[in-house]
Amino acid sequence: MIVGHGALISKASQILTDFIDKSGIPISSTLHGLGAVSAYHKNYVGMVGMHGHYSPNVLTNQADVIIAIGMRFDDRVTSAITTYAPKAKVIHIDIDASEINKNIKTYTGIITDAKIALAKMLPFIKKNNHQSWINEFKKLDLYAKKIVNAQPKKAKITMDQVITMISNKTKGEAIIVADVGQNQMFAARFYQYKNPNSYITSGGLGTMGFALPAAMGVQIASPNKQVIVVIGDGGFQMTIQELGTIFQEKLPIKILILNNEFLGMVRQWQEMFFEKRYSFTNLVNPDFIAVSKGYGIPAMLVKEKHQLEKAVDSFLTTEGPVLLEVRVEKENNIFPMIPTGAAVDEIRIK
Ligand SMILES: Cc1ncc(C[n+]2csc(CCOP(=O)(O)OP(=O)(O)O)c2C)c(N)n1
Ligand SMILES: [Mg+2]
Repeated sequence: MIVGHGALISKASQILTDFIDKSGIPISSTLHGLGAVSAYHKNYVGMVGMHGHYSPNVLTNQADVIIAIGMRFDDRVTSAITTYAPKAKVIHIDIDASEINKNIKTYTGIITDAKIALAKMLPFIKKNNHQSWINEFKKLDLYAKKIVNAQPKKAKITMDQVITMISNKTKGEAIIVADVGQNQMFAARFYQYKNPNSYITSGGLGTMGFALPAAMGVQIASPNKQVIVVIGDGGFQMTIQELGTIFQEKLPIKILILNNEFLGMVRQWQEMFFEKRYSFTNLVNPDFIAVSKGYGIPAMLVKEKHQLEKAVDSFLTTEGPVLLEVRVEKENNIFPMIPTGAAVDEIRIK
């Protein structure tokens, strides 16, 4: 199964969980579907797409049936459409009739609200267990992990380390509002989302500068939740003035800047596909700490690994708004990655 944002909009998380509990089917998520099923659920196999997990991408092309719920087979999910899921009969549940057969040929289109569709189908599902399928995913992910771990270790802090630490310390319960770029993909991949609507981001024409103002709306809508902005040094400067509103409204937003002194996502493409010709991607940044303090928001700077944990602890426990800037490895890439035009099972681990 692949779940997208539609399942969150229709508030289908509970019935979806009942459905996978009963059927035993492995489930993956799109970027915007994160949190529809808890990342801690035993059937959850991770995110599909360009920077998704290794196993659900590879095994998409082995599947004989795909049940797609509230997702639209966006090009970031399918990559090369001609090679996508060649063996699969696609059962596509979507409230928008125009999505059915739009990108992917469907075997059956079910045009209705995700929650209604799942509730109607559930009684017809036989109780089953597909542990052997889930083990296939695990096996592939172990293989990918081995390759990643064999890479030389970076001396500086890497973005996955920061996000993993925050995920563990908040037990997957915070709401992450991610911006656009590498920071967004690291936040998607390394935070273990436990609850619906806990990963908010601008995706599918993602707009840098989204996270800071969006977090204000999220915090006002969820006053008792811990709201954490994950943003790059580039995106932060697009709506930096919103620090003023955050301060004025006393919104207790936690702002994490992952500072790689680059428009990192574009730099990664220049490195991988344009022979490392770094054109207009390096950034000479202002003093973010001084800017934050200028707006009355306390701020901390971390440069070395050994400083990270203490700073994250104080970041997460500070009352009111706070900013943490982490200087990360400048040329840290986000992998896996499916290069444009490749098949989903040609996903690269390094
Ligand atoms: C408003 C806007 N301009 C340009 C882009 C294209 N773009 C996507 S990611 C990116 C780099 C983002 O850099 P940064 O905010 O530092 O995040 P990083 O990738 O380094 O984590 C750019 C320029 C965009 N998505 N939105
Ligand atoms: Mg950056």
